[in-house]
Amino acid sequence: MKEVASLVDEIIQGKGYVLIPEVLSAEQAQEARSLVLKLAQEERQQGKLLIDGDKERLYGLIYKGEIFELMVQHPTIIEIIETILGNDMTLGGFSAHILNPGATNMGVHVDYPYWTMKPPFPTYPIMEVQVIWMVEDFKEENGAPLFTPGSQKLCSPPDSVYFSKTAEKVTGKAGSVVVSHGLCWHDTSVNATEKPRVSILGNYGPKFVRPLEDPLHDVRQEVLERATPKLKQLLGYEFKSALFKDIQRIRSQG
Ligand SMILES: O=C(O)CCC(=O)C(=O)O
Repeated sequence: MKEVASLVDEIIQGKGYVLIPEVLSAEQAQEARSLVLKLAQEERQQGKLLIDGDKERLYGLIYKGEIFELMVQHPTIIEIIETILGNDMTLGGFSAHILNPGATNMGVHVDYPYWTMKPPFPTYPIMEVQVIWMVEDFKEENGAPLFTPGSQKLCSPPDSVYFSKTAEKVTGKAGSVVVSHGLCWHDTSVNATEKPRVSILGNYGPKFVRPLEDPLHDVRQEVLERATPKLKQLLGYEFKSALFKDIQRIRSQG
């Protein structure tokens, strides 16, 4: 892996994203993918899965498998993110994204919270870093993400015509990770294969940004009890009131 400083420079001043290979082993990536698909099947039957046509989202991952606890606080990724956002940054979301066979692109966008803000977006402080875990090989034909290099420097909402002329597809082997600036214009591409394509998405931001997802969605007490200091930081333990109320509620329910 390149030096952290040069990766961070590429994210802020360069293309706006980097691809880091072999963060997970092929076996770990396979474990994460299989678990996502198994959980998605269960939650689909329970009517809990967020379904948007051929695309699906699975939330509360941190509480649904130790492999996800490992991924969300992976030291290689955390070091890059904390160099950008500071070492009190927090988690805005950690969910799985399934592109089922035939899924079309989701639409070019900047990430939360930028899409809630009025342009021109501020250069500093940086409000989000996105992490895309490739838990299988991301190829030309199965929905690999597209990015317009350097677009994070425009501090503007995406222009779809310019994006269609400039976007580059980011492919990689299972276990690789894309770390990107939240302002870098991106999209998914079409999944033209017969297999679902699974990504796991981390959204990290400064602690003053309201998280995109509920950090207690499907919370499990044992995961909170064994949480490392880093996971507690990511879950916003500092703001104890909400978490502790929820833990007390779960305890009182036996
Ligand atoms: O699943 C992917 O490849 C990327 C999805 C994405 O960019 C998003 O949900 O913001």
